[in-house]
Amino acid sequence: MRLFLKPFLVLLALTAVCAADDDGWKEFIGPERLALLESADTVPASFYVSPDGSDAWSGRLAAPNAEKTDGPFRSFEKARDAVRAWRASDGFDGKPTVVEIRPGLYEVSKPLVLSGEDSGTADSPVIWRGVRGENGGPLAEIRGGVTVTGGKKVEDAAALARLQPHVRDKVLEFDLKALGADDYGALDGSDNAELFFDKQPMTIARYPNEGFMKFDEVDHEDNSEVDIRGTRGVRKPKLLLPNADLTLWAGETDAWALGYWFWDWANARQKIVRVDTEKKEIELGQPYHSYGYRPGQYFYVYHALCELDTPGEYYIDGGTGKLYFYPPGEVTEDNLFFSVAPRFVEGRGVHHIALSGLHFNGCRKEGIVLSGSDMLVGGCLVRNTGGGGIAFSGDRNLLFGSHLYNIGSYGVDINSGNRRDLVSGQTAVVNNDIHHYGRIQRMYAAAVGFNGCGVLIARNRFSDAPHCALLFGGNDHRIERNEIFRVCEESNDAGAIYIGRNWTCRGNVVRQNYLHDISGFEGRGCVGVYLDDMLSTVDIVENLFVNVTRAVMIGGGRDNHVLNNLFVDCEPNLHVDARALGWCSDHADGWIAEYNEKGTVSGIDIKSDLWAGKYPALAAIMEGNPKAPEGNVIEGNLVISTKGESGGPKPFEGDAVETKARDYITLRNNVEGDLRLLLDMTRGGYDRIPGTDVPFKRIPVEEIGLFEGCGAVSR
Ligand SMILES: [Ca+2]
Repeated sequence: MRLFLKPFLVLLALTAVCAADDDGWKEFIGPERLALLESADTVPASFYVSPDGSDAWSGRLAAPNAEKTDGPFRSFEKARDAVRAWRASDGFDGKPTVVEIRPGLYEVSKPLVLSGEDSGTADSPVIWRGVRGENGGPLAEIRGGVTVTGGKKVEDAAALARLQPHVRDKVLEFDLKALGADDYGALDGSDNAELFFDKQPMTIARYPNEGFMKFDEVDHEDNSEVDIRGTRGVRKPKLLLPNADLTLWAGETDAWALGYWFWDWANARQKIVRVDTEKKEIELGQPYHSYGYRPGQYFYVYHALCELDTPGEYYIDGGTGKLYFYPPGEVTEDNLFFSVAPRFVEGRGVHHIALSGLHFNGCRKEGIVLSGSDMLVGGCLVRNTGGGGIAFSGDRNLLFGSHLYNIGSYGVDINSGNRRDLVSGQTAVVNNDIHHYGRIQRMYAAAVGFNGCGVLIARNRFSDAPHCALLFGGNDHRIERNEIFRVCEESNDAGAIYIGRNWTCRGNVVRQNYLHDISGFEGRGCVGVYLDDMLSTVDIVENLFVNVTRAVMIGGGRDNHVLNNLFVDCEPNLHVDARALGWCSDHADGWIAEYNEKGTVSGIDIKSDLWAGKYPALAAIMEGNPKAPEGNVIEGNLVISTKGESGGPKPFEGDAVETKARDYITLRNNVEGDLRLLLDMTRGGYDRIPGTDVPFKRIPVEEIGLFEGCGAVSR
């Protein structure tokens, strides 16, 4: 773990006095799933798969026999079919069925497809278990690509002419077609075939090599204006770059640009269809970005051979299948590969299976897609996907003790439970390390995105991403004891924990999380917990925020409770507004009109016994002024500045609370101080807000984030 000095000092002060508290996740997942977690590594194997196996053998031996007449299987498909046959046979023992994946490298070009026939039962799950090599060697690696070998100096005159002179003898050329790879994906981000060197993703040749360039002017000729509440741009992407030398780009036929064309939170990839070296203008192809193009925004150009000028960059000529690569180190027989498989595992309508202790490396879309119930992914390593990491739909699924990184899009995507009937799906994400996600789809790709009812996100660590950590909708979710840092790095007006625009998404709890070092793109500010556009009834309690700008934001919603949080050097700490009484009234008007016409809000019968019983404030919303931010309580929070006694953050003063909102919210017993106050409180028992009778609940910092033990954790 990287050390952050100031957060570390605060943690040290707290740890000294905090009593241990019970973890809620074990109770949530229940004894059956806990037993599966604990037994997934120890139940005896039924079948074996090995790189030196054969599908002609029985699969009942862990290694080939001396005569090479029997041994493990070679393919996962053969093992899947053998499990089906075994479980349907008269001799089936009714015990858990374990397929043990022996150590080694498995290159695959297509996913293992599972269906209902491959399900287990509660008493007899089907467990796909990887095992490490001897003496704790690496996990069995399932690699969704082909090893790339046979590099040589570039000889083709046309390619050499496009390469800049100083790299012509450094770039290697490979023949992907000759290696069996003849599909190179799509450059719009939908099918991300990629090159990996030493297990890290390489970069499609781009300019600039890091970060972005800005366009300060647009061509207004034959172009229409866009005006979004006073923010102006143009409809057509004709971008003037008066200070750029475009002569290199003019020689490219398939160059693309990725830009944040209008807003800092919405990007798009588009092909460059025209380069005008005299006008110093580039034009992008259709489809145009839906918001338009605004001068001052930023972008980079990619898939241009002329910009292959630094180690780690590559370019694939889709016509010839030639790969051009500037290697950052020596290319060996097995350290360079190209992703081919769309996914590793696809399971639909599957129940009671587990994937345990496997290393999935390099695919073009989502790594693992599972629909069904009672599934476990535990102790797995998933990395270098072109799309998301793991998608779960269904109930009682569990992701535990796994490590996901270098993920193209979201880390985990969950649909679970029934929001309309308020039935909890009981899906849980516990003790996972998810970082460097959103590599390719950079916005709205969260570490965990979830919808439905009753999901638990607990004891995880989420970090290093361009946008959100948690992005969710629905009801009765619990977000507890996670550590979240260095997210929203490439966006502003975004939230580390984000939910928005719905009066009926209620009953959510954000409790005892530790958020730190979140300040947005170029340090221009972001949000810790962001309740956007009238989102209501979230309990934000006992969280620790350190160096988070605008740690909590209530965007015009109702009945939210911000209690007993500790804000350290967060400027500002809080924002509350009454936007539904002003610029954002149209959404509320729509909901009110729906209620008047149909008696529902967002399709929900808010006065039904079920909903009114659970959310009485929602049932009564139309009786008062539904647009007013009523029912928000901000109480018993401690605001600490380590930057001296004066000039530090004030607790919820200034423009933190919009004047129009002040009459509707309860704001009391929040106290400001410096680091000495924090230390005084810790020495004094740390159970009251100073000068008040308001209790301050201890934040169990030593039980936030990852932990060891209980199942395989692959770190
Ligand atoms: Ca470059």
